[in-house]
Amino acid sequence: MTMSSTPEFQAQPYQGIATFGRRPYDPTPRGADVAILGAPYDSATTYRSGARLGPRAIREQSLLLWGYNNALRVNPFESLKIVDAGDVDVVPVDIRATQEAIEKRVHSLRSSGARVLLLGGDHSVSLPSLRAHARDLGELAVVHFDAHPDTWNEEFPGQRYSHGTPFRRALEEKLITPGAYLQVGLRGPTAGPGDYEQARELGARVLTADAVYDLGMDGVLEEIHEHVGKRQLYVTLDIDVVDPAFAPGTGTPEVGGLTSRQILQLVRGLKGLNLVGCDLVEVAPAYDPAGITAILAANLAFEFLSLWGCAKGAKGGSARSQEKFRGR
Ligand SMILES: [Mn+2]
Repeated sequence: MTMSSTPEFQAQPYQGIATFGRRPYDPTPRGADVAILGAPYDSATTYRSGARLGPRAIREQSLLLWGYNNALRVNPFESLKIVDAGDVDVVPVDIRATQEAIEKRVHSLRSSGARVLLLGGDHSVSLPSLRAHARDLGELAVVHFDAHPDTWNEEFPGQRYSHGTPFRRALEEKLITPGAYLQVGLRGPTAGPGDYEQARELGARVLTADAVYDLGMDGVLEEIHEHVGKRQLYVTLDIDVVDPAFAPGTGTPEVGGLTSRQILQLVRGLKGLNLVGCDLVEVAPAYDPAGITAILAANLAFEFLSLWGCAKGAKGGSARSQEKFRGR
């Protein structure tokens, strides 16, 4: 069996060199619809490091993605020109240099006409990606899947940048429209009740994991669609939004999270929104002995690509967006 009828896909999943989904490696694409970019940086982690190896693990597991998305009825590999743009040249001992390098690469890829799917790395990599997107597009709606708010001010005295602060900085820098910022899946013990309150005061619509279970997936998607509307949407997905039973390979796991099926439903349910960019972060292969976290991450990346594939197929027909997430 082969992944596709095109000659470049004759290799078995365990053969060859692992670009994402066997897309062509092209660090400076021209005319691509989507560029997948790795940001293998984890020096901003506060507990278990290792997400620097996330992009490589996700690429390896992506070789099992056959191509056709039966839920969304699209083959993004056929309907889109997707390239694997490789990795950002990160500087493990310098977060500012790394952030500059990420912003530069994301901006450059966007300038080529591609939308960017960024693979972390820890969650600090989202801030420079948001900067690059907002530089082109202005303030963005953001859907933020995570076990943690990541809107803390400082996790270490005097240090404004870590993987727990990117969305505080993004709000301060006016990269995000506060009323169109949703945090989904928060849970676990925090230092006090103020952690979530702070996020709300900053303008986040906080849907804790408990709220997600109370609302159900359709209810969550209704909230998202209502608050995002027609705005330009950036989605950031920290794999720790998923329960460690399904995604153990991450730096700060929290019990009581979403199942892999639920996160698939939520991402698919974004269909119809104006997705301009996204990232998927915090996959740490060292704690992922069976590879299940990276397998899930590769599939979630595929769902993001599928959303773009659907958008391309539906150009001029956006009115049908709202009802599509129902019934899954
Ligand atoms: Mn996070």
